[in-house]
Amino acid sequence: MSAGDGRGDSEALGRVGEALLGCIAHGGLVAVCSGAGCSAESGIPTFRGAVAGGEGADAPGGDDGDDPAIALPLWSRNDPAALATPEGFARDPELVTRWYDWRRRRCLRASPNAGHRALAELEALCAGADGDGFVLLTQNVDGLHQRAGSVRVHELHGSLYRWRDVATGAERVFADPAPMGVYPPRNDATGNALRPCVVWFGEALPEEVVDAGLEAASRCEVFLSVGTSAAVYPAAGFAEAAGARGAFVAEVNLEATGLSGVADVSVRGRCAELLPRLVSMVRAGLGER
Ligand code: BJW
Repeated sequence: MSAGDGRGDSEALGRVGEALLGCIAHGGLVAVCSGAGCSAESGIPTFRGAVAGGEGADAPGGDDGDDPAIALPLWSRNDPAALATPEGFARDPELVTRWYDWRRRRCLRASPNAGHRALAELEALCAGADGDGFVLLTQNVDGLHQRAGSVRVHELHGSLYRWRDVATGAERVFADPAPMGVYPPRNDATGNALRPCVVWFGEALPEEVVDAGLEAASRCEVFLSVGTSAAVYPAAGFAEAAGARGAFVAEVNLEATGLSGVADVSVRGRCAELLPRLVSMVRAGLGER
């Protein structure tokens, strides 16, 4: 089932809300996988797919050379092979680290939106006394879920704020909104280059996050895929695996994705509008029980 014609999506959202309420009643696990669309309304560009600006969007011409093209997905105006692969970094570490520092500072300036806050509230409603009823797998590297109050978060593709020594692996956190200034930045102790702790194409995801994704896929009763094109693996495979074993799978997205054919319900629209509505339904439903 797919819906997206304004309030016509209420029925689809209602089905997702009922599935969540049933899961909470059984003490089952709710798994959420979020993607760049969830942060789009905080003014952070997505990689691909449809675009919807939002409450935190920067004005064009900001302090670090933002321009009107900023609203376009990143991979429509940048080459992923040059910027998000180990080979691209080896070829031009200055270009790659300058670009990641620009994104790091942009994300530091952004604020969580109503969609992030709704997922944090959903966690509080689902988690149960042992916190075992909810897990959030995020492909985002911006830290906005945690800033909105989400606790059980697994960062599948790493973080823009942690950087590591290319030789020793020693990590350093960059939380300063000022530009790093030196590209690539260096480890003061070794003089080696630092790279962001993000997962580039062709690199393995950290073992613990893959384990968290596999466990969520094998145990959840409800799997929500929100603001992701579901185009990148292994992340996209978690929802597919959950659906294959009979979990209820729903997606919230502006447009159809690779998951739409598999999902029990596809709700078309903006995360910052639909997720708060969904969580209000769950809150109201719990109040009635
Ligand atoms: C809204 C909205 C609003 C907008 N509201 N919605 C199986 C099949 C085919 C290929 C592979 C496969 N398995 C592995 C691969 C290869 C590859 C891959 O998946 N390629 C595909 C592109 C085909 N995967 C990998 O290479 C992975 N590694 C791996 O598999 O390693 C194997 C290995 C094992 C052992 C040793 C060595 C290797 C790694 C993938 C890493 C992905 N990295 C990136 C960059 C991270 C750093 C950075 O941020 O720069 O991660 S790429 C980019 O895509 C980023 C994202 O996390 C990821 C997913 O994107 P996401 O979040 O879905 O965003 P978008 O932009 O795609 O979609 C946004 C959506 O939101 C759209 O649908 C909009 O409509 C919607 N939207 N506004 C609601 N307001």
